[in-house]
Amino acid sequence: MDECSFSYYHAVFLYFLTMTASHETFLKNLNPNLPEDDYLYHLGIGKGMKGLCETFGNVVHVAMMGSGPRAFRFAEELARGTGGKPVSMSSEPNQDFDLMSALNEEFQAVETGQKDLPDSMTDVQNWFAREADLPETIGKTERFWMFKVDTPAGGVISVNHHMGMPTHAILLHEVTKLLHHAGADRVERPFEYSRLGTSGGLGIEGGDIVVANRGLEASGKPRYRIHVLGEEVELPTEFDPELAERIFDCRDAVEATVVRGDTVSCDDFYTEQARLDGAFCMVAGEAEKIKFLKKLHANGARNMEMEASAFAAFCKHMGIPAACVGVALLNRLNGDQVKASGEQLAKYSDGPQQLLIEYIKRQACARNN
Ligand code: R2B
Ligand code: URA
Repeated sequence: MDECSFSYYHAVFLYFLTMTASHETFLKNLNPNLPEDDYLYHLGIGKGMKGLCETFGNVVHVAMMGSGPRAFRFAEELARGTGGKPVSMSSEPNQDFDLMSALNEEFQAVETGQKDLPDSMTDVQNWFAREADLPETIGKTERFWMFKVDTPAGGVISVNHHMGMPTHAILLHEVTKLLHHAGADRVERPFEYSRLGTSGGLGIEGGDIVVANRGLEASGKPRYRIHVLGEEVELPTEFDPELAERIFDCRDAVEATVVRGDTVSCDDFYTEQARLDGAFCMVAGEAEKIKFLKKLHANGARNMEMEASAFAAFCKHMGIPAACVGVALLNRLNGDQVKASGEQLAKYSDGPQQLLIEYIKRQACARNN
């Protein structure tokens, strides 16, 4: 056992901490009127579900990324990299599970319209995952794929948020309520959020990683605007500077170049990101596009994607330390089309994941020493 090993006493301490019924939350602006029987519709998890506190009460970090398969891969790599264990809500593997009769039941349910195919296929996929001790999805999977790994630093959720600020906002509301209902939002042990994403680089090359200072709206301003009862409300979009620096400090563990800078978030991959290759194009030409991108760069932006500003605004409003780690798939000053090979793209998306795994490993050392 090395000096970072998770001690049995830590596990017992965290378990009892989690089991204590009431707690003081570190969350700011938490809705005081949450329903007693709150149902998190897009996650398919209800407040009263058996095993909620045991499964989520020890969560210290939620890593969010666009795609479901990437969330699976992160959970798998995290378990491998930290010596952690994938856990599911039913935590104990079902020794008596009979695959053939379960498959039969699943297909009958699909045929009679009681279940839709994606969920029943996920049950089967989960069966194989359990047999191989791989991460299993938790909750329903038609919108989000959520996994959990118990690491020496504490529980870590890996979940996808799809593309764009609206879907990410839904996930943020539901995952935050989930952690509150499970008692993970304790003042003495606040959890953190991260987004591990892809982006278009501004003056940086494919594979380079940006740890964001702020999210910017497509105009280049550091703000996120929403409408409440039809009135515009403006929220600030700074990420947690200390968390960003702690993650940035782990850059020696990855092969990629890692920089700090602002991240521009747009409501579209084509028009708002000034691409000339959309189905329609409202940008006059190459010269105007480059002028716009260079102006963003001159003001400190280093990449452009579709979630950072809403993510930063949500977390700042609720007092959740958050960081956005985005890898560039291309340098937008050199073009619009993403032409990297499948292999290159997989390598690029590994960069932010490896950086965060290193961060979680170092957190385990810091907590246990
Ligand atoms: C990065 O990549 C996606 C678009 O391809 C989007 O979710 C983002 O922010
Ligand atoms: N994701 C984006 O939103 N933009 C890019 O250019 C690449 C990935």
